[in-house]
Amino acid sequence: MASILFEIQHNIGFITLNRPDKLNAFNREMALLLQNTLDECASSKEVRAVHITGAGKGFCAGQDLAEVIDPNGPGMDSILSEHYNPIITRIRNLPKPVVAAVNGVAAGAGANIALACDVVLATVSASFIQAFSKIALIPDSGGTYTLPRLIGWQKASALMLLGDKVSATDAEKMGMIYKVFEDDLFEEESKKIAITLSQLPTKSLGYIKHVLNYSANNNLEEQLLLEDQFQQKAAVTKDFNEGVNAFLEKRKANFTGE
Ligand code: LHQ
Repeated sequence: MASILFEIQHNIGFITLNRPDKLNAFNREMALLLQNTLDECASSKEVRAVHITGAGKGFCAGQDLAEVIDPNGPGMDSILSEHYNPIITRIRNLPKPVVAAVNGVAAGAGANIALACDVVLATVSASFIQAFSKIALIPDSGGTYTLPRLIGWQKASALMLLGDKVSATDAEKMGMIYKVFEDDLFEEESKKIAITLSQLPTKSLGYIKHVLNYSANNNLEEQLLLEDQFQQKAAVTKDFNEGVNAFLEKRKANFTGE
């Protein structure tokens, strides 16, 4: 069985992390397959939003720890540069919205891959663990960049040092994730949000991502210039024309993503 499942439906690339007996922990094969699948989502005209979830009861338990000590495994010196860093870069640079549908525990790199996504949803029984310090590692997969920006320095620092488990409900309260849904509604609700995103003006969503990517480090002047530059790009899309006309004609806009 493939460690990454992928199908396109309703203009959404549905990605499922699929090693359920290991809580979808990543081995090299799965990391490389996820990279390829994200590339396919980026280049496919049909895909206008991406939805990532896990098979079985977990979302992702991070790195497969058995592979780390396997003498024939990839080796510590290549795991970040070849597996996780390219995944995070791909998610952030993908010019389409990526939804993380966190269906269960998200630990280590699994948590930080989820947090790199544009809209993070979780089922009420899910949880997030910066598990790294428990095995004498440091948070990776962008966690030291993303988490303090999401929840503030103090909470990020404490969670990373202690490795405490955060319930989905607490994660929502502290601004780590967007929304929590009851377990029985989760699949349907997370797909609904992906469908909504897939019907919005795709180019403008891509530009929003791009501009937000820079906001963490730009000063106000730089950010205002970037907004100006990308607003002009948005204003020449077909969807901008459609959005304005639909508003003036008091009808629902039919965005095509162009
Ligand atoms: C696993 C794993 C796992 C293998 C559950 N590996 N089998 C970057 C640089 C280089 C090297 C290292 O890594 C990284 C990035 C990282 O991600 S570091 C962090 C790695 N992840 C962890 O340390 C988390 C380890 N897992 C856990 O602490 C627990 O499994 C959690 C809290 C996630 C879930 O606990 P439970 O719900 O009690 O499930 P469980 O522990 O019983 O796991 C179910 C099965 O999955 C079990 O197998 P078994 O054959 O006994 O049923 C686990 O061994 C297996 N599994 N995580 N990361």
